Amino acid sequence: MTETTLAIGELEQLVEEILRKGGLSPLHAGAVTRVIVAGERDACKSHGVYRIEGCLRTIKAGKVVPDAEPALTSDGTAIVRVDARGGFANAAFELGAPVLAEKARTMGLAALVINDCTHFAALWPEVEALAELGLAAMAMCPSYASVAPAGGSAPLLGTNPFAFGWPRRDKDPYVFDFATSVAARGEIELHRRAGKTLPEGWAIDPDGNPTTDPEAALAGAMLPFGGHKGSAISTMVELLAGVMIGDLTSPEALEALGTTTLAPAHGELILAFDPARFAQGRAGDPMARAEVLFEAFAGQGARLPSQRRFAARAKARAEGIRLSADEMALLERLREQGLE
Ligand code: NDP
Ligand code: PYC
Repeated sequence: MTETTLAIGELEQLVEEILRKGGLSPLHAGAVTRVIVAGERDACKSHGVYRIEGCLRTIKAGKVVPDAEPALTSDGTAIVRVDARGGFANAAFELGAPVLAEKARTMGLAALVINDCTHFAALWPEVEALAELGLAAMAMCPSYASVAPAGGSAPLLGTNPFAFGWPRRDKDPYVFDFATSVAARGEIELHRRAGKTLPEGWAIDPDGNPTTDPEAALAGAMLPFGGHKGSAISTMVELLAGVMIGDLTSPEALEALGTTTLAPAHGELILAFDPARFAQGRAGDPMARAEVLFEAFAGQGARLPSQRRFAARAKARAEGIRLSADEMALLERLREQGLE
């Protein structure tokens, strides 16, 4: 099928137009466009243009406040808070990130708590933005119950993403970002749409039996990565980025939303660290020492996480973003008619 190639700016214009038409205020349309197009640009299809319909459905269902004005509060402590007031998380992060970075530089470490946000996005844009400011960072959030705990047989945990970034001089930062389920739920949906079966070990059906059928997986439960280890990390995310920040856990988010077909509302926690202030000159420059570690990866022929993504980004910058005929038809339909 014929592909279309759009410059990054052209895709941004198109996505923003669709989101504005769908009812998002300029603040949110801009912030949501940036993460969706970044996903497509970096070949992260599970959080690229396919997410637009979900955003529009969530707006139409009245489950996100499309013109919410996020509100920031900051006191003398290391915690900065942004109340997203029911809007998408992305604008709340953009508001809070500069204050978080400033606090981390002043105090050595700081936390950004985002409450009452609707969340559908990848987290790497956030830790990457902080790493570009010279900070190490972690970001995490619950989702809605869709993953069985290790040894269990029904949805309880969310796909609970966890991302980490480490700054590098004159190089792309070290960044990883993954669902704590074997794969993101978006991957299951993309397999369903493509008529493909799932790899074994991703999911169980509603009776608790292993399945490779995406429909049965969506109706049943996904599995945590790494068995009991992923299950525990996912539980940590529920505790730190749900219970501790006074926001919803994944089972509570599912109960509040009543469906897994819309974007869930809950909170998010982002931590930022200034490596130089931790090391205080002990054992040499932490940036240089990290490079020794990274070089040893290459020495074994291993790659760093996000290396594939940065290569895709460089290609998209040089050649544009390639969209399939189906993706382009969807974007044109949404631009002309909105969500049907
Ligand atoms: P992937 O399994 O695709 O990738 C996870 C990470 O591992 C990436 O940083 C990736 O880098 C890296 N990686 C993959 N293969 C290798 C390798 N061979 N060697 C070294 N590193 C490697 O991610 P998921 O499917 O688990 O998650 C996708 C996205 O979904 C994430 O961005 C996450 O934030 C998002 N998500 C969001 C949720 C939400 O509620 N908002 C819920 C769940 C997920 P690279 O990209 O370069 O391959
Ligand atoms: O892909 O698992 C996922 C997901 C859930 C919410 C947003 N993304």
